[in-house]
Amino acid sequence: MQTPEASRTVKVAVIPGDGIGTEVMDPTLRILEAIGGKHGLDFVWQHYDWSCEHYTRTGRMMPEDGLDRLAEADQILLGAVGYPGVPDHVSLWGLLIPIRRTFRQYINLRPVKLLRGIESPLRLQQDQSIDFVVIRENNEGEYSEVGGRLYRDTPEEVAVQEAIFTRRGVERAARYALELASTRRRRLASATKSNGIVHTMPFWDQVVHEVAADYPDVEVRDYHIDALAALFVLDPGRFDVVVASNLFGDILTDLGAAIIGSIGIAPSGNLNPEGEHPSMFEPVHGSAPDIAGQGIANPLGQIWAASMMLDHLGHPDAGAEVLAAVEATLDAGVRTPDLGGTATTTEVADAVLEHLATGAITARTAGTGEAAP
Ligand code: GGG
Repeated sequence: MQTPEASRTVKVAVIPGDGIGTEVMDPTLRILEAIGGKHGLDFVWQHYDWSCEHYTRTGRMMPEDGLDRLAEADQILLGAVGYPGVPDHVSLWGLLIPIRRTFRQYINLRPVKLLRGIESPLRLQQDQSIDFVVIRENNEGEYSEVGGRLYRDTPEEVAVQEAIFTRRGVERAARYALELASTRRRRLASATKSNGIVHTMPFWDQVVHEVAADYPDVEVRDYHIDALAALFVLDPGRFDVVVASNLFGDILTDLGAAIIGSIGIAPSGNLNPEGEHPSMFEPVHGSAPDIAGQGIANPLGQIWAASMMLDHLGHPDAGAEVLAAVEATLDAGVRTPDLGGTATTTEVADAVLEHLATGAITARTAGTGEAAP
């Protein structure tokens, strides 16, 4: 976390990207401007149209000097990446992954918290809640460029993909997760598959437990990823902090988003914990071409990600105020269709803004987004 003194004027690189990313970004910037006004933060937006559309025009997801330009920003807000017509590996490796790696955003922090006003699709007991955090290792693991394809388009074709796990990479993810657990309920679940993945996963387990020796107050337990996924559904209340490799963390957090109501609300922070480089905040969801252009995308994942950016900037009061406004909006029944409502993206964002301005939301007909008569 950076010091509040250092961040009165905050330069934010804004990359809406593709599909619904372009629809949820503008409302989020309005909300950041409103909260910035209340907390003495002056945002300077640096807008970049880097996207699949940019790729089809120029052959690149971002210009050659794109990363140099981003380096000038304090933080980055990203919408979504990917669109039909551009292969997914092209869009991801042309934009999102180089940003995560160049800026050493080695922690991907993904809260899985059931917000007030949302019902989980799970049948939770009265006293059960869902409130845990997944720490996804964000720079290595299964997301690797090492490998290749031989004898393309022949019956002998071979594809090889190497997973890369370094001691440094696993140690720093484990330490971040253990530090976090020690400020929470002191329980760490580590995602593994050491029965089937014979080299990297026993190594992961070993390093996690070596680091855990420095945190005797944190109870650490390994779970095979398949059992862990089942327990997210059957007993989510048992989890406090979960640490996982890049791919496992990615898959788990879509499931995490589902159990808190919708992938549309889940946020994500790609953190460079040392603050030597910008961090990047994005919703967990992708560009959702199936609903793009209809004005019904849920903006709350992007808004919650913006609240995480405020926390990271050293303004947790501002971050908490935005999240409280999000919860109040949901509690007032103002919801997009993914949450069973009929409100539009703008109506949801307007309700968040209204709460920030007045501390309340005008009574609305539940789920319609319209003011009650
Ligand atoms: N919100 C950014 C986005 O579009 N994410 C979709 C995605 O597939 N991301 C892959 C990843 O997080 O590794």
